[in-house]
Amino acid sequence: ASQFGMNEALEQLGIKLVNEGTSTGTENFSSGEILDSFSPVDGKLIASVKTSTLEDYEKVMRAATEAFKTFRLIPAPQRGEIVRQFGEKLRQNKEALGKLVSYEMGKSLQEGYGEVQEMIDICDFAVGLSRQLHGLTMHSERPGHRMYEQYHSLGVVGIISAFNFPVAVWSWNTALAWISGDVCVWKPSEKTPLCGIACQNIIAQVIKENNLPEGISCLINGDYQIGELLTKDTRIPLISATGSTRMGKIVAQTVAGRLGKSLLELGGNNAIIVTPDADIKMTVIGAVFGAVGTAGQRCTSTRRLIIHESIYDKVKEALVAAYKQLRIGNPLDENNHVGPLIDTHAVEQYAVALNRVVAEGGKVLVEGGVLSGEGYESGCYVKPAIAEAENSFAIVQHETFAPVLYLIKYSGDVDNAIELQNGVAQGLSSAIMTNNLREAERFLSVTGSDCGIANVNIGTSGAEIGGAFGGEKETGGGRESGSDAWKIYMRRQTNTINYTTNLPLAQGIKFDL
Ligand code: UN1
Repeated sequence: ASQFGMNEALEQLGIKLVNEGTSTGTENFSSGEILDSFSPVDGKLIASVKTSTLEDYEKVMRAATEAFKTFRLIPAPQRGEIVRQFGEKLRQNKEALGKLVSYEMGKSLQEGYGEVQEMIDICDFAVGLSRQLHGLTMHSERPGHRMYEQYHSLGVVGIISAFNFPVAVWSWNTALAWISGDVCVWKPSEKTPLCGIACQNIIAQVIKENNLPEGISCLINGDYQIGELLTKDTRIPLISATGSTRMGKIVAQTVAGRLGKSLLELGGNNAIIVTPDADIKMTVIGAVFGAVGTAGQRCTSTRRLIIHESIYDKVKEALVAAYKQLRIGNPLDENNHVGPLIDTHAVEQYAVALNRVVAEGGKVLVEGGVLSGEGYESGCYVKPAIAEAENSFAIVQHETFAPVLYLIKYSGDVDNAIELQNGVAQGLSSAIMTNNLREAERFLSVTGSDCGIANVNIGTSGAEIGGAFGGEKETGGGRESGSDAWKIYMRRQTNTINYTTNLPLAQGIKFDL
């Protein structure tokens, strides 16, 4: 990694050999066990992080709840100015942070930069939004009364994020939470703790330079047990959690048990429908990037291609030819398309999926396999695979976080394809490739895709930050990032003001004393 300037990047980001994993902003400490971060790129130890103990956590929560009391008093546009400065710092650190994301998580350098770009974009979005936290005004049914609604800061927001977008998902939450006047406590994935340290070091500069209260951006590190402290904590009105459906169900039940709010971004099982009117060239680009980009480890990765029988062979051949061009290797080397999976456990899951699809009657079209030898020492590099399958196979119904693409044939009308597309438990992203207006509109209609994201003539992954991001069914129902996703970070209040000398009751009720 040193030939890619990784040492300089780590130094710029303030990553030490051993890092304090707990932070209240500029104050860093930690007394828990050591968590080592190994790179899936070369299997080497990058650096270590001291995890948070219960006492560390309590210190964080004290700082956060104290900070909220004053942070909420800063006018929203001034909080926007803080986020603007954070965006500036991200621009200055884009290269270094992008490299760290690529090295610690394993995604291609281009995608690492792309992830930091998403952070910059959400900051810009949030700055503008900081002057637009609008409520509505309504007409009261009573004379001399005014009615309106306003949005107030909510409190401490707990953020639990996953390894696959180790920095962007945090920023989608924090940027909106901060302009809303909330303070954040972040638990990054234990697979990418250094990305968390790096982000915290960047925001710490802004906190220091602006003399902001300690506690508006807090960091904790550890396994699911430290996450559980967040989900159970009645001082935290909102938990935003990204990860598996299994994790989400536990988080949802725990948070609902104390009637807290949760924003869940869970698994996807995303499909592209390819109709007889599809542009095959565009289909191949969208499908290949969707399936092998981030080594198939995006929630929005393309898992299934639902192809009309009349063009099935043509699409299949084009895909197989495209897969032959893929270069697998060190993601820091910009010549490679596909980097490693996050760890050897993910490699096992990948192998299980390929065995299962065959056991269930599927046929492998592009052979998978784990790569070994020079450059593949970490044991995390796998070959992107394609298998022909049925939508009903248990393995096809399951989200495997790896580059395995299932081809499914449909016949007849586009409705048959939509039924297959919707015929899974998850509901995150979906796409249709067609130049037929009727097909496209039916796919987007109420009887069309049941997902939170539905695209025409682009793939399933790579959503822009300006839209609300999230999905239905087992994906958890949460929406973050653009549009009006900010509303979950605030509490809504309806206000009715009487400026007369009478007190008429609503609904015309008479109550004369
Ligand atoms: C995720 O995989 O958790 O739409 C987020 C995309 C990215 C975000 C993915 N903008 O693929």
